[in-house]
Amino acid sequence: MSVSQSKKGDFAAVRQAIKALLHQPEYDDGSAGPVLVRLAWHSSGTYDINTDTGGSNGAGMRYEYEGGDPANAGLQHARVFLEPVKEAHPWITYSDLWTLAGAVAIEEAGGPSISWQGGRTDFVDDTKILKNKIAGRLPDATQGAGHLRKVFYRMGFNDQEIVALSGAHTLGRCHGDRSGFEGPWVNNPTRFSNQYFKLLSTLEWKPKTLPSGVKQFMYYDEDTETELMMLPTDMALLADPGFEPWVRRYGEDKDLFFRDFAKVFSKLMELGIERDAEGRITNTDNELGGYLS
Ligand code: CCH
Repeated sequence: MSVSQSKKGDFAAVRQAIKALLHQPEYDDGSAGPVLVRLAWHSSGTYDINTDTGGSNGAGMRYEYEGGDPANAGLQHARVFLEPVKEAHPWITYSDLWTLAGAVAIEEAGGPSISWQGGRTDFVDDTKILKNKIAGRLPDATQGAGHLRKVFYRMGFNDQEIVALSGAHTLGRCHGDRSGFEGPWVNNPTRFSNQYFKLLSTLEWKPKTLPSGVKQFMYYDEDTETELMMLPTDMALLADPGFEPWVRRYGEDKDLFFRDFAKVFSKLMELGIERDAEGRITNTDNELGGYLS
């Protein structure tokens, strides 16, 4: 074992390694953080409470069926960023690494601290992904409030939690070659804040059709000479009477947003995972087992 390698279960060492790779001057807005948060969310957001399938356990995106879901376009960048961490700490599973990276990225961007527990296992083949059809489960940004409820209620979230989770769009940007949408939601997309809610609820957003025919919403910020964007699903939060009060509250109260976001992001990472009193995951059939025993 080389000196740079850590002991099995030394998550603090992995956290340090993730922190060290976040600064990426040549990539997007200079940080790998946003795409890592999206990786953590897409690995967890496949959960279906009715069939108890999907979720972050398994790291199914390594296999073509789930990885090739059009909703996951671009997430290979996140996985490539993390590969050296996996090489230096080979005991960690991909499913733990991806979720931990999302939590660390949020914290390092100035967000709340996220309670995270390890012990996930990785699928050794794609049997479960194919059998349970783990694709097409993530939200479609061209849709409205009804679609958001259908998808997030399936994961087990309520209206307030849907809005809180959406606040992650304060990080990062849309890429034409990944989703078809273009641009950042806020002016400082590497800093975690409640700016997304502030801008969504206070600016005048205008519909815009991109040359590709994709429809989004735009606001031109003259101070920074930056064009900001909102997805149709972001605008749906403002138009819906169940979602809108939460958009306004989170825009006015950063502490409330940080508290609620920390809770709901943790819940997202744990979807489909059952633990015993010691925190050991009990519902894995993977013979590799967790690290906590
Ligand atoms: Fe999201 N998101 N997201 N999103 N998302 C996109 C980018 C990010 C939807 C659609 C898109 C959440 C919820 C939703 C992030 C975190 C979260 C993009 C652009 C689309 C489209 C992808 C591209 O082109 O690169 C829709 C629809 C929903 C419905 O609610 C939730 C929940 C989270 C996390 C908690 C982050 C971060 C990004 C930026 C990624 C980057 O590469 O910069």
